[in-house]
Amino acid sequence: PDLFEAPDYYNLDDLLTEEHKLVRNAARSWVKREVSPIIEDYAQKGAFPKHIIGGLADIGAFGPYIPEAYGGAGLDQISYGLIMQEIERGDSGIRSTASVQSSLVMYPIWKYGTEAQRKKYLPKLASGEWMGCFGLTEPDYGSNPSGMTTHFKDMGDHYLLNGAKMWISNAPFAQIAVVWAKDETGRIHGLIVERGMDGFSTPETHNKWSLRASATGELIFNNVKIPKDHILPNKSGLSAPLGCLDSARYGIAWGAIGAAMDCYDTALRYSKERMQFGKPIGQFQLQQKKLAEMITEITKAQLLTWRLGVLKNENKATSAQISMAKRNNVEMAITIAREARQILGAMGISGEYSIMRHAMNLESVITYEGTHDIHLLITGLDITGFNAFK
Ligand code: TGC
Ligand code: FAD
Repeated sequence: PDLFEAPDYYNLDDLLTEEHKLVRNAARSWVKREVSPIIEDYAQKGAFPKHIIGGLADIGAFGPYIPEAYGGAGLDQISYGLIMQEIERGDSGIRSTASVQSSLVMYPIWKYGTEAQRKKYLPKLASGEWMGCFGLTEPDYGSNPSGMTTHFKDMGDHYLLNGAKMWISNAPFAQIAVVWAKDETGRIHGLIVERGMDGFSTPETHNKWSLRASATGELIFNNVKIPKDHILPNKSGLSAPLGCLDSARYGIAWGAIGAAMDCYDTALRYSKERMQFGKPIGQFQLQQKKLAEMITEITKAQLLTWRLGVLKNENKATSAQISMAKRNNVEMAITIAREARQILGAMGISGEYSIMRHAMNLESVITYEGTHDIHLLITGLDITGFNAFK
């Protein structure tokens, strides 16, 4: 059976291939079975459900578009997006884990690494045997990663790495970290750091009100000896990490639609059942306005993102186009989450429903991978030619 269960207001399914629908169904049924029943509990506890890692690998969430020769699923960009959408219907934190593993760890090893690095790491990352994290952000450098101070020195037979990263998804349990650091000339390179290397620690960040089912931590490098074959040799400069972000931001644009769909579905159903003043609240114009605007915005985001997927498949999507979709869709989803929460009244704040969790999660999603403001400035620069960052 088709498990997609709408909303598909503009018959967008007609634009998808049979493979897209199969991939989406597999992800959808897995999320319903394995994520939805347990996620509220893990979010309340502030813990990542490690036991679902194998299932994420089985639905192709780790490296959907990485070639099968390296253990990836060998799918196209629209399938990648649909997997992210269905995972984020369950929870943005679980989608974060998949985004980081695929686009921020596997992607740089695949694109910028050696054949030996690809063979060593990619199959283990695709199967979930190893998990990875991505260290770009530092305590003093978030939106402006070019200022980073984490650095390494060439010691002849190895590199010596010093510095710190913070707000790093998956850090507390990842076996490897793709870390961005400056060499002695100030040029940025990617290094693969493995858990267990002397001087490397990953303290967990506690007390988050958002993405509670995703583990976040710091990466601390205190004279860590990095073997020379752990540098990613085929790309350097800020454009190397930014290239990874393009791929992750694209997945987030799809993921946010999933969170929005779950909020909309829940609010629509509730509005038909909840009786006040002797009528279902869905019969009141004010509630219909909220619901009608939600489905309109979801439909626009679906169209934008599907077209972006086609451009990605043709290798034609620009970074600025990706920024527009990430920004638009996350704003769309967080607005829908807030409105849906109101439709449920007091029930909207309860863990009996997913809406408050989505709303809180999206507060991170609107900040990470480039804030809402930064993506607007990227569009501004693209259309005017004037750089308003500095
Ligand atoms: P700028 O001078 O504009 O650019 C430096 C070099 O990078 C090139 N470039 C890109 N390359 C590939 N993809 C992109 N999207 C690119 N954007 C720029 C650019 O052409 C240039 O190349 P070259 O060859 O001339 O050196 O750099 P800037 O220092 O002015 O900064 C620009 C800015 C602000 C847009 C950028 O730094 C930025 O995007 N800031 C936001 C930082 C960010 O997104 N951090 C995310 C950290 S990772 C994360 O949040 C993971 S969350 C977990 C999860 O995903 O679930
Ligand atoms: P800042 O850069 O300090 O920004 C603060 C405010 O100033 C924002 O509103 C911003 O929009 C605004 N601002 C900044 N510059 C400008 C400007 N030029 N013009 C106008 N406004 C501006 N990072 C990683 O490297 N790896 C990860 O795995 C990762 N995971 C994360 C997980 C979570 C849960 C969170 C919350 C963050 C994560 N991040 C990760 C970090 C994330 O990418 C950064 O938080 C983000 O890039 C913003 O940086 P910042 O928090 O330092 O904010």
